[in-house]
Amino acid sequence: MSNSQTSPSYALYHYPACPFCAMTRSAMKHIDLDVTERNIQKNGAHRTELIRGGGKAQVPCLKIEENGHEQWLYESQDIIRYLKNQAKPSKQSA
Ligand SMILES: N[C@@H](CCC(=O)N[C@@H](CS)C(=O)NCC(=O)O)C(=O)O
Repeated sequence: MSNSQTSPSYALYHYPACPFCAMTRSAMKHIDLDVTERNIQKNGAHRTELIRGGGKAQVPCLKIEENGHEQWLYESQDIIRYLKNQAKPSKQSA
């Protein structure tokens, strides 16, 4: 049986002084997922990607790539909720 599905990859567009970004990065420390951090103030190319892909320069924004499809998710609370839902479930009793 073949399985062509790939795991999603995640990139967080952010900058250090943004409080909503700080909240998101802080929550990410407790979520077992690899998320690449892209500082849009340090790297103009990241800012351009964000505007082109997501449509606006607002941060934080999570880029989700899966099976050739990309999605741009804004709003810190939505990002945190999404990442928590994607993380491997912790061991819980039935
Ligand atoms: N409600 C948003 C607020 C995000 C926000 O206001 N981000 C600011 C930086 S702290 C920003 O990107 N402002 C520029 C813009 O909105 O274009 C969230 O919780 O993520």
